[in-house]
Amino acid sequence: MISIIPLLLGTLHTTMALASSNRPLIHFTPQNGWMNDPNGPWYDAKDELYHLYFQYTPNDTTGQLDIHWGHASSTDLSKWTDHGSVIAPDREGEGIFSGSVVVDYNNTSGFFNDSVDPRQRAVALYTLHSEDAQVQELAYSTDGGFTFEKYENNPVLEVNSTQFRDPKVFWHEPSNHWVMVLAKSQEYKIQIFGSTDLKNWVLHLNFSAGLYGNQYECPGLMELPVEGTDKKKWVMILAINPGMPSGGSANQYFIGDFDGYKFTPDDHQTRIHDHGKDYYAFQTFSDTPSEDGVLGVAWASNWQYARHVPTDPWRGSTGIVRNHTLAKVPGNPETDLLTLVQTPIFGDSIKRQNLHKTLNHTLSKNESISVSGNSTGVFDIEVEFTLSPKELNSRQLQLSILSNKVHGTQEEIKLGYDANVEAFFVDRGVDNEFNKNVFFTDKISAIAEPLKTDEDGYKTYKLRAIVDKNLLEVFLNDGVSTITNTFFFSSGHLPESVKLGASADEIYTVDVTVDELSLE
Ligand code: KTE
Repeated sequence: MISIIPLLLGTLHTTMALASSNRPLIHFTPQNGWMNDPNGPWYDAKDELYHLYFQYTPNDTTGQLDIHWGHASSTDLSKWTDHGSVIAPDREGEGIFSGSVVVDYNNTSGFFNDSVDPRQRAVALYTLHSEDAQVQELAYSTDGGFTFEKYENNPVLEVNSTQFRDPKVFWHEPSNHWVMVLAKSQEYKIQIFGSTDLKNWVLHLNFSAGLYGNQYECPGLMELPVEGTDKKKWVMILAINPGMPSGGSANQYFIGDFDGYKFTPDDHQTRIHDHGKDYYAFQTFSDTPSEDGVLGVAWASNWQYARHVPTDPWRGSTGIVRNHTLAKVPGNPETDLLTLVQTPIFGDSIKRQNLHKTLNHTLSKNESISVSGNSTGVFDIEVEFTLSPKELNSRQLQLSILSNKVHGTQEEIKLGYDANVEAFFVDRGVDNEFNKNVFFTDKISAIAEPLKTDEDGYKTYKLRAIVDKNLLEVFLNDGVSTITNTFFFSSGHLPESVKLGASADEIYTVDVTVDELSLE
């Protein structure tokens, strides 16, 4: 008789061990507790350290208790050290809500003396939330962002409102002053203020546009280069939650000009920042080296179900840090549109092992390109495919991300392109308890025109999928469109292999690269 106890314990042990290993590896997650919005990402040029703060409740995984600013640091934006809470509420019922950090090189705030290197003069601006009001406060650091002192004369900005939050502040050189954009959330206004000392603020503009949803949140303004030109344009990012047509929380953006006081959009077009369900409360990094480009990071979740996702002892992660530019790309064969282009950043601590490379291979219906990993559960998959103009009733290219087998069961998520629908798709549906959540919509699509079309009508596209345990980030045509989603296999199941196949003969010719990623 086989003793079942060790077997059960063995199974239990294996399952428990694997369960904690569905924690993303190359994205930040708090060791314990809950996170939502990224706050105040900035670069310390003296110690060459990136800092990320975030909405954080250390003692619960649902974000219901009084919220702090958590803190993490990294030398390369991929491997993070969790430093725990860095700004905490002083009183019960208060929350240190979202905000930003600036480097006050010239000590305009008067907080610093010469003992603090100008590159480390970090000033945090955040919303102090209570049930009576949301007001804007300052805190400053004299140790390079590891501890903060709250300004003794807080708040610095209040307008007798309970819905006034999320200050994103930056220095605007041409007008030689600080700019703050923040949300008058339930009046659907992004307000732009100006200041010379981070303490006294003057209102310059109310901006309202795009999809309203239930409320505005987490605005941002960033100046981006236009690829192929020496021009730059300003981009207003705006989050709404709930009420995005895709369900729950998501970001939109507008392109225009900014003179330090007024943002003027070029057109009436509302542009969707990411077409997935899990990319919210985006913020750019302050004071990064110009050669880094314009870096930004978002929270990879959605308020519709963030508090219920099956991870433990943490909930919440960031999306991959991305660089941002603008480019004119076809909206359709007749009209090009200026569009945000997003490029994933992989730090030096990421070890990349090439598992497979296929070049110029024409797929037939019954074959598939299958690649097994070593179960780190982290892949970077690139498929460049050329679609023949053959008209058939089924012309689908499908990439499957398959889990290891646990007790004979294997789970998978799928993504790909359907030439008859002319759209990319992601299907993150898995048959388990959490996936029954009605808001965890599992089928998502996005469009992108071909990267190129030849004289015979052969069309070429690119699809990149970054898989990190329970995160799938898709970049179409080198990032002109992105689809970011969490996914949740059953406990013990981790992404382990990749399979690429076509639904008909000789429709797709592919170049395929599959790398497995790990951290040094
Ligand atoms: C969810 O959307 C609701 O209950 C909150 O208003 C969330 O708001 C607080 O999170 C945001 C920011 O506006 C707040 O500063 C922060 C956006 O944690 O996620």
